[in-house]
Amino acid sequence: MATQNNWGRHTFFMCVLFLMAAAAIAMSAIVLHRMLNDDDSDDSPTSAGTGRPVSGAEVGNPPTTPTRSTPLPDSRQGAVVDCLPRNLREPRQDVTRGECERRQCIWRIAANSRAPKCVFPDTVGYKFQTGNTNHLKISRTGPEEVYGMRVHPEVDVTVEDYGDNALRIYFRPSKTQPFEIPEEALKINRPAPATDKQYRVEVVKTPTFGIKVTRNSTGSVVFDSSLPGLTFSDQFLQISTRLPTDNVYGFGEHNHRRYRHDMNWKTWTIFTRDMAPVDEWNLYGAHPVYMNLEKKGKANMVFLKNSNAMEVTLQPSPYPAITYRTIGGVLDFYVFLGENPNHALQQYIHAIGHPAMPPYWTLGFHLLRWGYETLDRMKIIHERNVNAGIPFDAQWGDIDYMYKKFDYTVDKSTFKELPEFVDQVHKEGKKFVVIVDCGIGSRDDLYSEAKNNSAGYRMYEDGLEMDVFVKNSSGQVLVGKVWPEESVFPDFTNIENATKFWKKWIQYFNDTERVHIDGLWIDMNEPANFVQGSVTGCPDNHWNHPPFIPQIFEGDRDSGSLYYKTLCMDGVQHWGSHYDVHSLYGHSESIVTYNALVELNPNKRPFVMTRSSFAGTSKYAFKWLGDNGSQWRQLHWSIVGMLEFQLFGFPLIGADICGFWAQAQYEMCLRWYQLGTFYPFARNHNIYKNDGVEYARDQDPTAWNSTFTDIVRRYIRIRYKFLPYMYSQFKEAHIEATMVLRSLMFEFPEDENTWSIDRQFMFGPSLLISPALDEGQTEVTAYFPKGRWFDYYEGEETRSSDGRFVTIPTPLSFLPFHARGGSIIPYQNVANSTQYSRLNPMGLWCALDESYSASGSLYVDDGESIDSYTTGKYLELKFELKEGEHLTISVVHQGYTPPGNLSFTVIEFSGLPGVPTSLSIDGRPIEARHIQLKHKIVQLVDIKLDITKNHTVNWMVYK
Ligand code: MIG
Repeated sequence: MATQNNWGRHTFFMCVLFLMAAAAIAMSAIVLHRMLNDDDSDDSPTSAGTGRPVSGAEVGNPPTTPTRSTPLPDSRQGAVVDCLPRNLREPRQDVTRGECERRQCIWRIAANSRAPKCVFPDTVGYKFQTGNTNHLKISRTGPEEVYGMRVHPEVDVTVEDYGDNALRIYFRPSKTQPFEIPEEALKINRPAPATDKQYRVEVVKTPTFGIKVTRNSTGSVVFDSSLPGLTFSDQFLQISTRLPTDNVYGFGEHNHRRYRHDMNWKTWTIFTRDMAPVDEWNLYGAHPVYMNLEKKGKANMVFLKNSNAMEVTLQPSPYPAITYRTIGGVLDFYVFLGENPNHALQQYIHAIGHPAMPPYWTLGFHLLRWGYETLDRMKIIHERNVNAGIPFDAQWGDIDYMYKKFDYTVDKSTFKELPEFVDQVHKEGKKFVVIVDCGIGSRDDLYSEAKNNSAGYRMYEDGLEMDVFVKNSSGQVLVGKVWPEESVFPDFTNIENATKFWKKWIQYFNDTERVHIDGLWIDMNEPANFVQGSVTGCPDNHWNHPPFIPQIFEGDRDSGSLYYKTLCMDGVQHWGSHYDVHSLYGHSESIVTYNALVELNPNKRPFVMTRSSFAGTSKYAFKWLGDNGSQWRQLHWSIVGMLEFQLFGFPLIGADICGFWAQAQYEMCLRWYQLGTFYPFARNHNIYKNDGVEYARDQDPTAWNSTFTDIVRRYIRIRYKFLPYMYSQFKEAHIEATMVLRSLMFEFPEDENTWSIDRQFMFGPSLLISPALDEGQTEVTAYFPKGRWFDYYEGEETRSSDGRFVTIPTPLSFLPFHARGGSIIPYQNVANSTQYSRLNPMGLWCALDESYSASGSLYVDDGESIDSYTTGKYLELKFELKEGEHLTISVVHQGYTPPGNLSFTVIEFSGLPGVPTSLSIDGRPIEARHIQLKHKIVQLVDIKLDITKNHTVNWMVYK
């Protein structure tokens, strides 16, 4: 048994050793440093703060060339853990040797200026006490106190198999009851018990305790927590883990400037916050999960199920590692070992819950801006887009439709005829979505006005009667300030109660305000507050001013506050104190909004779009990337953000096209519409005013001249054309937990060139998009992984025998994209909304691979029922092309007959070995006039193949 004395003696001895080691390390570091004459500054390709990525062109490389960080001289003998991390609670202090040694840590001189100078000695943490690999007890070997709090002397560790490829590693102090995320918020689904486990677990005992997980097939150590500094106290928990490689993706929500992380001692904070994605701070959602790409294309994902404010610090090669510091809860890790990135993702998504299937219309284009101000203005913009022949599926209304921003009211002076307009929108075959905020207006005078404006409106009293609002720690309803001035906040974690309340007012909006909406957009649910904590501030206690504050945005304001621009941390909610459940606010609102909509329309797929999210929110709601800026660099960042949200399980994601803040410019906006062609969620939206002075210009498709409109229309039409393919990808994401938007790394994990590519992406497995993202860009240098690629416009082939960069001209009206050889992509003729386009003739684009084969699928359902797939009410087709001469179309599931007698009227081929002759369809020869050549694309035209039937198409080619 360890005793304090024992530890003390140890420490003395270890300290001597460490000082000697440190001196040696320092010496060699200095020598190395001089030799290489290197500079210690940030070697990341993006600079913090301003963050404009240094484009490849500037450093003489093609823009898509992977950014390999220059290794800095590294004095580490292994991964290290910072003993003096920045604590926002304390005034910024210099990290000094004295302070370091006072904490019994090791002072070292690191060649890399971003590396910590004061690190934990190897043995500080916990040591193994009793038990086996599944259940064990560990006991403290470090100081008794951290930041003035007691460090728990004993911790229980449980390691559980989650099937063959996953496990849970769970740490919980033995004698306390820390907060845990309730199952109602997030229930982790367990796979079938292991029968052929792909990994082994070891308990590391020296020099400090850790759990080590090794992948059997490759020997890669995918998780290893045997690093010093393991700490459990009530409000400070720290753990570090070694990584098998430095290919790390994910953690959110942030505005990462690159998809593959900069590992050079970057710290990212996770705590939901109303914050525009322009800097590197914590944003709207909380997603403590990453993907790590190992060798041989294998990948793992690690999820830390913890909702408290936390930060993660990444540590570079040659000893890549992660340090987590969270200020509450337990350490509950789920490790998923994948044979490839997709396999790892599937397990994570299965654990947290599969994403909801979006209604078909949500894949159309969406029109919105904040600041229409009046219904007349909304109508003008709406109609000019209708008249310009812009396909779009939904008109949205921002907070200006509300009476003084009171939820579920319509301003009877400025938006009086909104109900009639919404009905008209429906007649056009389009939908209408409105915003609701979580702050419910409670200021007497304004509330009375709202009641005058809207007969029968009594949301605030109703909420009081139902006891639905978040309370402060003295038991009164917590009052903050948001759009309707003084406001109160429903406690959505009280799911049942809040659902009743929410449902009642959605119903009121429908029945009494007579607005027949198709979806709800829930905003400000981090939750955002315009005052600090509450109108009366927050009491000074350990929730509002915890001893350690991670590097959250403005966490150092007001002498250390987490409640800056949100609720007091000691606020009382059903799932726990706001301190623990803050980052679950948007998640709980999503659950409640989803439930309320299902109760009101039991058979309809709810459409909920949320700004704040947590792991698992995508079962209930979709997501957009928030208040981006109308700046060129945001085009690139939006790709990074969308790719990350695929990892978090949110396939339906997009950024505001042309940017939210500030003034959009012509060229940028055009490029953005092109990029938006392949956003999973494509909405044009922008801010009310620019800096409160100048009115931000419109940026809808008709906002500039007719050339602009023509180009935008062309790309929105391309989007509409491919919607059957896109929708099929969403079904795959919903059922198989794949990604809709894919990084090249995800599709080609064994090709090292793809690992850091984030200026190109794939939509599903078959379309490669290589957009122009910079001002004045006249060409794109695109990477083509091994295979055959066919340009959309002319069918021009790019053959890549081993991956290559190709320069493509990008005139302003041009978005390069290619089909991957081996794909069969279904499409449909365009109409001005999906209600009509879905009735149109369809086509297939077959892009052949090296062996002249291709395959694909099509999923069709009614686009709106809640459980089309599980109830079997869908039609599914598989397409198979073989040997360059035979195409079969097979109905693999026939549970739905789409309206419109749909048929394939065109089949296109790219990459046939020669010109086809002797064509026959379903055994009947067809005349040569049906064969056409459009550029390099062979087309079968004027045919009619009922999509609900099997078909065979055969031909011969002279090779
Ligand atoms: O404080 O409703 O992200 O899309 O237009 C800003 C007004 C509140 C933030 C959302 C944005 C929306 C805006 N909202």
